[in-house]
Amino acid sequence: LTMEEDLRRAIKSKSLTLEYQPIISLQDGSIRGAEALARWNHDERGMISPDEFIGIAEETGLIIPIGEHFIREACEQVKRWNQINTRPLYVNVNLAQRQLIYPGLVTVIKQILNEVGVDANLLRLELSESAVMAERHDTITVMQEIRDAGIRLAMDDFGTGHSSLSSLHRYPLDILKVDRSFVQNMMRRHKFAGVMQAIVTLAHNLELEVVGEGLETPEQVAMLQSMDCDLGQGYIFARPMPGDEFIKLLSQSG
Ligand code: G
Ligand code: G
Ligand code: MN
Ligand code: NA
Repeated sequence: LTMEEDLRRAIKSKSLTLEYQPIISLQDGSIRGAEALARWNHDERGMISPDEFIGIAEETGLIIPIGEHFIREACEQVKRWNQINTRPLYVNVNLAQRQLIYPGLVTVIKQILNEVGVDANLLRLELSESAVMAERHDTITVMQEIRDAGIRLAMDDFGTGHSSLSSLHRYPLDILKVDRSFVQNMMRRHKFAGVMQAIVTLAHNLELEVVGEGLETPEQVAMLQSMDCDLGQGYIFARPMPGDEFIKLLSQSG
């Protein structure tokens, strides 16, 4: 079986699913939402990482139905979370570049929000820095359309690609997710801490919310708090988990 045929079967057999990793306020430690992360539970190969199959899904075009399936699943989850939580919680969904340049994207997302009955402001879409930078076709127009629909946009993996701080203002964005390599480096070298602080300050000047990714130690959390970074995500708070576990976590944390 080729990977493509395998993926086609996976869609039908419901072995493609999402896990959720909490996104935490660095001001008060509360859960503000979660990032949905793709998982493929393969019959023979076990868990396959999205790094291994998203690329093939993009090449074959299967990312379009798979992506829709993920957006719908994430919306159904966020609806449940908001039925039990007093403070509104959002869900972040990763979009592949191929999805961004698919003409029906915004219409389909609006339709899913409508059908599931979820407010657009509870959905946030993550675009990797490289997907934004590729600027294929009308990338910026599509990003604008997404925001016009009331959906917030995050730039993911910031710092790993080729964008510079000076080009950030060109993109219609609400959130900047700083790649975990920055979070790791800032503890190792003083000058990298300066870079991280500069990123947070610039992002705030551009009215972007900043998320530090890959937080693993209390020292990293403390340093980001001292830099006034808004949100954090990482193993120190929680690993990605199935939706039911996330709901348990919410009911425990009140
Ligand atoms: O969860 P994990 O660390 O294995 O994720 C690896 C990479 O796969 C991350 O860069 C993440 O952004 C990406 N990824 C996870 N889920 C999705 C998804 O649903 N769609 C896309 N396009 N990328 C995803
Ligand atoms: O590219 P993106 O930021 O979407 O990737 C998220 C990936 O990072 C997920 O695969 C998730 O499993 C992983 N991740 C989340 N928290 C941590 C962490 O604290 N440390 C490390 N090493 N990886 C993490
Ligand atoms: Mn992401
Ligand atoms: Na990232």
